[in-house]
Amino acid sequence: MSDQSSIPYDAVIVGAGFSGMYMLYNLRRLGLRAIVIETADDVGGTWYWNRYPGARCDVESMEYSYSFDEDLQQEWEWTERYSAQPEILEYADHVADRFDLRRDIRFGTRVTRAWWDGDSGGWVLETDAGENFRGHYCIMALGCLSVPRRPDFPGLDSFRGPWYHTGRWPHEPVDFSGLDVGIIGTGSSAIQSIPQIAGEARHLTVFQRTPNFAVPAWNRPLDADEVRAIKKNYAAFREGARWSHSGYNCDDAVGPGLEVSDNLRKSEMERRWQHGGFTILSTFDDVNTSMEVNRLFVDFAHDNIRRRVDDPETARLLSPTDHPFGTKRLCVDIDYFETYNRKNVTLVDISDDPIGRITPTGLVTEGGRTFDVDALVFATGFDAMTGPLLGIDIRGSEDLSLRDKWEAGPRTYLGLTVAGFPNMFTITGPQSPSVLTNMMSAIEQHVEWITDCLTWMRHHDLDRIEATEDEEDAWVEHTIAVGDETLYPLANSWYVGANIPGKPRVFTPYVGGFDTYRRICDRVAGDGYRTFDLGRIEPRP
Ligand code: FAD
Ligand code: N01
Repeated sequence: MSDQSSIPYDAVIVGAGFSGMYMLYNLRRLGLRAIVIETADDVGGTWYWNRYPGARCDVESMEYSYSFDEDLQQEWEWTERYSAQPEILEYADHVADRFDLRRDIRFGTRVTRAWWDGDSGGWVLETDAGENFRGHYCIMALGCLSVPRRPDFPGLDSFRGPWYHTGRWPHEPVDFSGLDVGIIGTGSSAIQSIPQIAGEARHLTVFQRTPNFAVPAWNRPLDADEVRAIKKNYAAFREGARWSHSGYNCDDAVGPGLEVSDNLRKSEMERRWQHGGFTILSTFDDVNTSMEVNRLFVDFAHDNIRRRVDDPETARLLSPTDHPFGTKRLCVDIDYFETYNRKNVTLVDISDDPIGRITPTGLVTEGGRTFDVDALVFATGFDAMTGPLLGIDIRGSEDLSLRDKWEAGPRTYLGLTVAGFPNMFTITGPQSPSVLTNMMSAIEQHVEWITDCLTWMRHHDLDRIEATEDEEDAWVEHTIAVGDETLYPLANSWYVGANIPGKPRVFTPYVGGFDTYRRICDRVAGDGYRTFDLGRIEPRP
């Protein structure tokens, strides 16, 4: 066991996904000594862990990539409109090599505790190996979806076959051929993996508690001409994403849904559906605020399911009725609904008869229905947004515990800082736009804001920054108020923590728009960070 506490890093970053990698790159450019601590054995974060069959991005690859380096974006070649996980991981690997990032990353190491040490004016981070890392700043780049959630069904230990969680998929190939497989969940991970597993397994049983809306991806190889056109003006294209509502380029709304003509309404919905992906969400200004307008999309999606699924009862079960369209993360599918037309796929509705326990040969519902399977897949999601931060015992000034402070829900200023936790930053933290955007845009914006802030502090001979309680209270109130203007809080989604028993129900991402949010952050910086408590750490006599 070594003690790194005598090495005073300027910053300790936790997490080596796209956030931590870019943060390290930037801090090095400032000439700061930084180290990254990462649980995984390599870079990539989400794309290191989520190796399940069918995993790919749902934001187009030309946008779901770093924009900070012109040579990188010109030279890297994406092969598909929505890249698959191996290609995205290859990209992360390339970035790490290209900028020689690995030499400052400690892999295979989990941070378990972090505390503000007032005496030395810095953070101490303790790892599962018992090492301490000391840094003047602590930058949490933990990701929003990095803590997989597996329900505590009794009996799992007795199951004789293999089981997997989509968010912790093995590195070795998993072969389902000839097996009867059961999958629990019908969120994005399941919707991507079900068609793939169905194509391989002897039989696939899908256990569905709640159906989800999915729009077609219409994935395809990227056309050389369209790539050339984007790359010719990549800077302008990226600028479009930077100042957009959701962090990616998409067509503007054509107006309020009930004020446009019937013809335009229908044709625009159809056009966007045929385009694929998230552009459907911005068809009208009020898709997410007017129940009446939203209902048009619910009906549209139900019609689509009925067209794609042969059996009317299966189509009905697959049609969401419990939440407005787009208020849970919209899934982007490839052949998902058609998969239920296969003879080797069965949909089991467990909405009124939940899974009771796992047995040696499968599972049994509370109502006594038994299902035998050879292998089980948990596509049951994550303890999102707050889970990764609360997974570490973080203590600020006066030994204030983050877990205690957030007992009733997260409290942050701008989703970047927390009052009582000086010199700590949270990349894509709770109450920032994060998961409602193209996260590459959100990550770059946060990393660049933190970099600018540290540069400014250095120029002003300051080395301590902390959110004030007043600004934090106002930001929390604002994020909740903006959320309440939308239909989002109506859904039992992971956005409100509904998927984790006992988690306080709080709509956590900032839904006011990525462009609006960027303006707010820029204004705070432009005003000399006056809304923060700034100072110098006085050495103890
Ligand atoms: P992550 O990639 O989650 O990386 C965080 C890292 O921190 C992880 O490697 C983790 O091991 C490490 N870590 C966490 N806690 C600790 C600790 N205590 N100690 C040490 N290390 C720790 N977003 C989009 O915008 N578009 C998409 O298409 C998209 N697709 C997705 C598909 C899947 C399957 C999932 C799960 C998410 C997807 N997302 C997508 C969201 C995705 O998480 C982000 O786009 C992005 O990859 C997040 O990068 P990050 O570095 O912030 O976090
Ligand atoms: O997780 P989820 P995910 N018994 O929480 C069910 C990103 N992502 O991993 O809805 C039975 O969405 C649960 O049912 P219910 C994206 O942001 C992106 O799929 O709670 N079922 C639900 O069906 C996404 O939103 C992509 O009733 C149980 C499912 O498990 C986020 O990650 C791909 C259960 C969980 O769905 C999370 O997606 C993958 C229980 N006890 C992920 N507990 C792209 O496409 C849970 N469920 C880019």
